[in-house]
Amino acid sequence: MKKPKYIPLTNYPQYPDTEMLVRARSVLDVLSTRRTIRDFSDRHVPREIIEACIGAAGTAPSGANHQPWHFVAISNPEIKRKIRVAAEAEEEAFYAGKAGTEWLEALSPLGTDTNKPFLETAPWLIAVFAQRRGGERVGQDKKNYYVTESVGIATGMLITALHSAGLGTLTHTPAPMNFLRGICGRPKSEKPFVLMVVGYPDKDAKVPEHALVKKSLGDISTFEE
Ligand code: IYR
Repeated sequence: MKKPKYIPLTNYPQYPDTEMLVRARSVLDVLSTRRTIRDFSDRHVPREIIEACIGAAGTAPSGANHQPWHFVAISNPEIKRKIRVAAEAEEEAFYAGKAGTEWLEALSPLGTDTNKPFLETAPWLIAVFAQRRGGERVGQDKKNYYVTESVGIATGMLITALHSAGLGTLTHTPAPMNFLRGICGRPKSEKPFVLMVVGYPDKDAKVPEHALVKKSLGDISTFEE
């Protein structure tokens, strides 16, 4: 067993209550403008912006601080093409019936179908992988804990960073996504978690009205004071 070593917590940002409220509401305002985008422009996005957003995701809390994630950022057109071909093949089966009628009914207001041109149009795809084994340092082979929770939190932070930077995102989950492991050259011990599509919305981008229906604060929370 290792004995924990502690260091003082310094420089932790603190603000007066009034400023905290302004800051919290400004985050709410920023996040309220996030939309899932399916019509992407092919406009170039500099790699440094993607790097900073992945860096932000990597600050997420994780089980035993093992950081059980790996992000593969793809702008290479041939790799994007391979991903599109493989994803559309999965979607064919999904929409042809594998999904079942209840699922297809739930998706109908979104207008999604088997055609995924954005997988080639968008300048960046970020494949997020979850690591069943690892450790706090690369190359270790310890058991990881709360992997889904940890990678889910990191992905949320990635979306927040990309949106805050001014980029549009689509959380894409062709099921099953195992083809991503081969195309991205990742080991068997990693499970594809989600494929983020990243870029600027097309100038004529449309979003389904259905996506604007948001539950109120009263619907999503309960306060016991
Ligand atoms: N992966 C499919 C289906 C799909 C599933 C859910 I749940 C969505 O919220 C949206 C789509 C597709 O991308 O079309």
